[in-house]
Amino acid sequence: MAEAAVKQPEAAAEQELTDGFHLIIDALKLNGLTTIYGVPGIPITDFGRMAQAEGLRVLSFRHEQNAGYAAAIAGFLTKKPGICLTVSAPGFLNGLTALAHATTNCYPMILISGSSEREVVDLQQGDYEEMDQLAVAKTMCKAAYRVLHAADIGIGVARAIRSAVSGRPGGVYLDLPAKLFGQVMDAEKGRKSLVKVIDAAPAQIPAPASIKRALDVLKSAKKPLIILGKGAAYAQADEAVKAFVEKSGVPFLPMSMAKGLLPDTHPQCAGAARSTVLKDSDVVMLIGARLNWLLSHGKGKTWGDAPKKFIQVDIEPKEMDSNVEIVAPVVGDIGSCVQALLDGMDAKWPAPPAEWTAAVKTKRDENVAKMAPRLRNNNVPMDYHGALGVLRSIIAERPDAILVNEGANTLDLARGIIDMYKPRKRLDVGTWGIMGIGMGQAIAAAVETGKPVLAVEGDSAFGFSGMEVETICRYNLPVCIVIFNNDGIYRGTDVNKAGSDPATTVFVKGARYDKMMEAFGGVGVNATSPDELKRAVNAAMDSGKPTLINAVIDPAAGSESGRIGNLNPQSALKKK
Ligand code: ADP
Ligand code: TPW
Ligand code: MG
Repeated sequence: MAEAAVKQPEAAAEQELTDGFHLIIDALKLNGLTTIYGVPGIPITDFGRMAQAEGLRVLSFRHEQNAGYAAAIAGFLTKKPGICLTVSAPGFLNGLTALAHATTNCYPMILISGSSEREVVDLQQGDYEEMDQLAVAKTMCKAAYRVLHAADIGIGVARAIRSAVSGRPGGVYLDLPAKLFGQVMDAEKGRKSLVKVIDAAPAQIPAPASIKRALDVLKSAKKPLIILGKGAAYAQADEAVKAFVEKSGVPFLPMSMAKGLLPDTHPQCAGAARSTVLKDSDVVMLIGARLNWLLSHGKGKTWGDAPKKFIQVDIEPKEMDSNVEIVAPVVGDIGSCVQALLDGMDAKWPAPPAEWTAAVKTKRDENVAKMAPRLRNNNVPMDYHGALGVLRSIIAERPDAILVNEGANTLDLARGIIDMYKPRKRLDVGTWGIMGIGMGQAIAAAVETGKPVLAVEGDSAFGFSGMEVETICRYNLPVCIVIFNNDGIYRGTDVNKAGSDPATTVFVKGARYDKMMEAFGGVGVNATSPDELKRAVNAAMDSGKPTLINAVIDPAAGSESGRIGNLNPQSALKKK
């Protein structure tokens, strides 16, 4: 004891050192980024181990793309950049699709990739996994940075965070060459070099004149409509959005991932009268939704012949007039904008004409009534409506569960049929209609929220990320996957007219995806009727055990490309 006490001052006199590994970990922790989604390998294997040892949650996936989708949706759910960690060239490229997807969808995400030696890469001398990753990434994301010196790690991470979450959120690439990790520097200087990002996404207050203009246009409307997009869900200004919609009395239409911001069962919800409100409205206020293909670019048949005025609330000024004239642009963050709109409405804000709201309600009730018996059908083999009717009532009973959804028919029909009751509970394919987000999103949703996840997956869609069922079992996540198994893409009935190969859109008939889950210790169920499906999903949601239910769907039930078959190019020659 006495000896040790004598030696201590000597040890303290030695210079305390830190290195790249620790500085990156400390920089992330300092900024509250404590979860990493990735795949290990050179040069980041030890980094993952050390991060885990330092208390970060490091989730290892089976493929970087899925880790990337997890990081992207973590960004959407938390308003903090989701972190994806990959190895050089091939790992980086596998993660890049997710980075581009995050950017397209306005989700904050940082893809951190290890990379090879700069000197060798730049002279193209054939390093291990050689690639000029920074140059490649630049075209796919909002910002891209490389850190060469340990002393710059703090600034590099800070820039990446601020770039990802400020203004319109998006994907950021951070390139960390192998040599950086082992670079040593004085620990005190290292600590001082770290940056805690202050006010990473500053409020962007709208100009008062823009608020007045927007309210004037809205007030003048005979047939107003509010469209809520996933930007409004992202903004987490839930109370203000609800108060604004309710005070205005205007029917609202939620885009797919904005469902639940106000409940789909809300008296003003026009979800079940979508075509009517798009066609007949005269003033349309977009809140965090773009006039892209998902809204037919704001013109054409979908929008009818009546003249329309658009009001748009968005953080990105360049979004205004992207497709049609915006008569009242409101640029700012949704929380600030919606609050300013609310503040600008006088106490006696006039309700929209009763004729309009009654017409919307009639249409909605008609459509809901028409759908009801189809959702109660108990057909075997199941059709989409019978199976989705069951899932719809399960979500109604468990509104806290998160619904992940991908596929074609499986996506389009589930979106229309399953009502959502709370914000950010529906996660799906987003702006690109990308297949493969399923397992990554399910994992991140469970990890970030701790809530049970129901993933409703087309059999094709699931195949893109199916191997991650092992990841779900490994981390014992409360994820219930329901595969709508119709033997293929859109339908399982296609036949190759010219040879013995299967048709291009069909898979092995009668496949048993449930057995994949059993292989890793999860629960697998084969469900052939709505009743069986209901029992299995409820059991999974009650137990929280990783579960995969193979829901056998009539292979003839779907339609080509689900609801967007019109986008398929047609050959004039084919018809002959
Ligand atoms: P959807 O697919 O639901 O229609 P989009 O992805 O097309 O939604 O649009 C989302 C929009 O929301 C983007 O234009 C983006 O700039 C905007 N946005 C994202 N976050 C915010 C925010 N905090 N405040 C204002 N606008 C935002
Ligand atoms: C990354 C093209 C759109 S939808 C789909 C594909 C392959 C699968 C539809 O079949 P599924 O659903 O999932 O079985 P269902 O119920 O209609 O049978 N690659 C990517 N993204 C997309 N969108 C495609 C391909 C596609
Ligand atoms: Mg299918």
